[in-house]
Amino acid sequence: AADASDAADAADAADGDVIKIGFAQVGHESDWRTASTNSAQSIFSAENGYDLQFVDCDQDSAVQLEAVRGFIEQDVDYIIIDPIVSTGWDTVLTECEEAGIPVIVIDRTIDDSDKYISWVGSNFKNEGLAAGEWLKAYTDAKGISDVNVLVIEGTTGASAQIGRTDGFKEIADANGWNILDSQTGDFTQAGGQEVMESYIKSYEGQFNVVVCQNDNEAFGAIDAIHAAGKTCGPDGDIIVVSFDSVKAAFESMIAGDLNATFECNPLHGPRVAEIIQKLEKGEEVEKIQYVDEAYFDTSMDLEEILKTRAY
Ligand code: GYE
Repeated sequence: AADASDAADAADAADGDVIKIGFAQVGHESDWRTASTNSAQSIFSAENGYDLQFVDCDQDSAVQLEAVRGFIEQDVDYIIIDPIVSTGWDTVLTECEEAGIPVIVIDRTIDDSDKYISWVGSNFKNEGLAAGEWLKAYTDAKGISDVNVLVIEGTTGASAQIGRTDGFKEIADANGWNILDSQTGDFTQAGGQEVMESYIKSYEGQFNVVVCQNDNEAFGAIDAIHAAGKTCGPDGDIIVVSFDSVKAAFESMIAGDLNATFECNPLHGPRVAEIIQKLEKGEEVEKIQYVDEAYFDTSMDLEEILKTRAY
């Protein structure tokens, strides 16, 4: 006998306009990620004519490959991937291609395959360069010539980790700064706190800058700095910078804890919807699309800027 799900299938089939999408999301590790998920879920709604299959891969690459294969089995119309790591993709992307399902990559890049139709995201190396250039200007202005840095990296092998590391290192090397250590905090607040606690034990009195590869790691690092009785921010002893520019980072700068945050825009939902709508009409899409970004520091009117922030 026909049941409700048969009826729903029949309704979908009758409505040939419903676009079925599978989205293999990285996880839920940060405020940035939450904003990214909300952006996709709000645009790819049933009201807008989409059927979204969303998988939170919990920062596990094996789960992410499995999710993509699941979407192939379900014969979705499009697959969106935010790749946890940048390599290991060619086989599964070949499977997508053979199944005739276009893949759109967002945010982090895939570096060992070009079997996707479009990528939209940030230039992570530029973000790292911008953080380095900011630190150069800031330390020059304060007359700090001895720059000793601890880096808390993002997830190892993520293009965001690779680009931010490379960009910052380029400026550090050009200025003769000392990078004492660089370890992963996996883009989480707990990870940032744990790495900072161990740094404080190992490098007590030897560092004056902490670079965290996302805001949430910085929140954890700042907690560890305070717990150890040390000070940070524009009036403290340790300079802390991070990436993303989520709302909580503005609050941290306003509180005087964080010095600066380098923007990374997570609102890719509407950008991907535009790509899909073009593809539906048989139009060409650009293969690579970068998003413009800024930075924010405590010299700015952060209360006012915060009111304008969407994530
Ligand atoms: O910086 C971090 C998130 O891939 C750019 O992933 C993204 C990064 C972002 O967990 O907060």
